[in-house]
Amino acid sequence: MVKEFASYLVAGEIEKREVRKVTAELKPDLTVEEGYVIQEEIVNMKLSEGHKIVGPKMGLTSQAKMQQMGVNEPIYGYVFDYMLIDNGGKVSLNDLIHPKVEAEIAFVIGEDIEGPGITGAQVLADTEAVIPALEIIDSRFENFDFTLSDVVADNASTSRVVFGTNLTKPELVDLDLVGATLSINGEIKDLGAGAAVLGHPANAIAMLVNMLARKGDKVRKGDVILSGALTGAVLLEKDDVVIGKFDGLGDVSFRVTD
Ligand code: OOG
Ligand code: MG
Repeated sequence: MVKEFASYLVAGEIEKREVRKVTAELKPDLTVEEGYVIQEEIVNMKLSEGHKIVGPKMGLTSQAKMQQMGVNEPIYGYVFDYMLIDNGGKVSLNDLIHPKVEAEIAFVIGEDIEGPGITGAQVLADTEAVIPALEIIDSRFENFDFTLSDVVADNASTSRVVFGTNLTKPELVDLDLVGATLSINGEIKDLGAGAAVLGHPANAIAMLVNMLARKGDKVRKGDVILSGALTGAVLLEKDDVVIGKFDGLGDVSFRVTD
């Protein structure tokens, strides 16, 4: 069952087509725990194909996102190396289903961090640098319509990530006070501050560490981890030039092609 559900979702990604949500098509009573089992199967499929994990990521960590998606709990997923786009690079619509972009603060982890009981302060002490990021999410589900269990199974809609090239020591900024704008073709589409993410983005990484501890896993030195969108997600269109500007952290951008 787990393998069948994982293949169903990966087929949507590879064939670049929407699928009906798992809870509509395959298993109406799918639980969040079962969603994570399916996600783990997808991660193992990608690892066995030779893809490498860049880091786990957090999602649905801000009110903006939880309200937009109609869910009420943060989740995690995994970013792989094939999902990385260079800063200033191109995202091709042909490679994706119905991509949206959101602005995030990413953490470059300097030491292994293992929960439970980890706090944001401990995360900051073990963080080497923070960087501005744009995540391109691409839920495999029709109309981005899903339950919490569905989106967990679908690896938290993870699809592409652009990291900025500017690294900042975490002690040099108040990450909760970092303001960010998300602009497309010169127009601000959304904006937010670090505090939108669970009061402080480091709290999202702490929550991730504590969630991973439930399955005996941890965050590793060298992981680069998205802390979750501090803006809502905006649908991408051909020829869009997307820029995220983060006060004190720098800019990150990409262009959309067909
Ligand atoms: C789920 C992914 C959420 C974030 O940063 O909140 C996420 C979705 O909204 O499709 O990556
Ligand atoms: Mg995200």
